[in-house]
Amino acid sequence: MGQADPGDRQAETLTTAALKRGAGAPLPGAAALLLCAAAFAQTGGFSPVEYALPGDEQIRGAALASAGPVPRLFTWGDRVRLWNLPDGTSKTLGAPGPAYGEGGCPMDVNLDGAEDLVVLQPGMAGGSGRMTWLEAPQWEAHEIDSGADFRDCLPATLHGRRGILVLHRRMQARFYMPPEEPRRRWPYREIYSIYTPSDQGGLLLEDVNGDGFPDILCGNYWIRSPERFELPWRLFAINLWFEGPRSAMSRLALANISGGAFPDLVSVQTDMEDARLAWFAKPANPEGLWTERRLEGALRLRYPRALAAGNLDGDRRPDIVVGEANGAGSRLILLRNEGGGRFSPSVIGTTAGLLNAWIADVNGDSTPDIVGVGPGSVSLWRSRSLTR
Ligand SMILES: [Ca+2]
Ligand SMILES: [Ca+2]
Ligand SMILES: [Ca+2]
Repeated sequence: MGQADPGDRQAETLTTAALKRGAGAPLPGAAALLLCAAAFAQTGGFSPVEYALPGDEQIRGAALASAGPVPRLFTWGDRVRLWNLPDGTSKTLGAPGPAYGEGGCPMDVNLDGAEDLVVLQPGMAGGSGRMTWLEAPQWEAHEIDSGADFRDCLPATLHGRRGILVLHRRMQARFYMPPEEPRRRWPYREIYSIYTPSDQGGLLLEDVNGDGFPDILCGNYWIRSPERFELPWRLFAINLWFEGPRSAMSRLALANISGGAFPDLVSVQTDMEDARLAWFAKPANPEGLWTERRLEGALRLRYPRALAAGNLDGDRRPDIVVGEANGAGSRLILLRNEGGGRFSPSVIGTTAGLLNAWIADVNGDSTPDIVGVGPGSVSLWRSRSLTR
């Protein structure tokens, strides 16, 4: 193909960033935290290490930020933490305060060069919650909106406007834009409301139709950007996984599997006891359904909340990693890309459940590793000799 392999995009960005970083010193105040860096049994080319949280502190959301020179892992829940990988130390950010839910993402809101963090304090009984941004370096909370409710959250620039894209109530693509004075409430634009039998989950930006305007991929759909901000967006189905109320809750990843110019879409159902996993090739006319290639086979994936795609073994073919969130015995599964759209699955570890996973080089040796975040720990699987 005539351009850099988009399937390697995430891994390469993070690899470059980690190389610039060098060996990280432990963060101040971290020595008293953490812990039990327990190595579990080594499996299939990976050295697993788990860093447990102190006490009964819970993580509910996480983001691995690739912007800037250093890939940084934020986790939030009972406390907000910034992690230093690969040594597994972390420091809490800001004062102990409200518990945050799963939704959140980093963004340099005030353009001072330091990444801030957007998080959500969920409402009572499923009601709307308080969306805030925590301002680095003191991490003071500033309210964005008191009527927010989302799991998926993404910094985005749409038609030159910076902001945060969320899937409000798992059905509405909504775009919040920081005002001139970002400590004031943020206005938002409703981009599209999706009415199907299922909640929608998973959120990505990519220019699907190649017109230069980034489009939105979420749940079963992609939403086509207009040519100007004021004009309406249009919805097109990628697949029809919306039979039940949670069928379309998913994680999405882009990877060039078919070898075409456009990255293919990888999707996994996060909220199903026996979940589908597939990659979808974009048809010549992306307004029709995309070509589905199922990957779960006989795996019986149980609530696979973690999904990442990227080349783990140096052969330029993007591999896929899926992690279950099903309590003790949850599997981390590598689907190694054998070429021609074929994947071979293997279980490379078990965890107490993962909420998120990424493929990134965390120790600067140019070999991508796997980072996983669960409710009570952060895990690394450092690749050793997978290159072929
Ligand atoms: Ca900032
Ligand atoms: Ca577009
Ligand atoms: Ca590969």
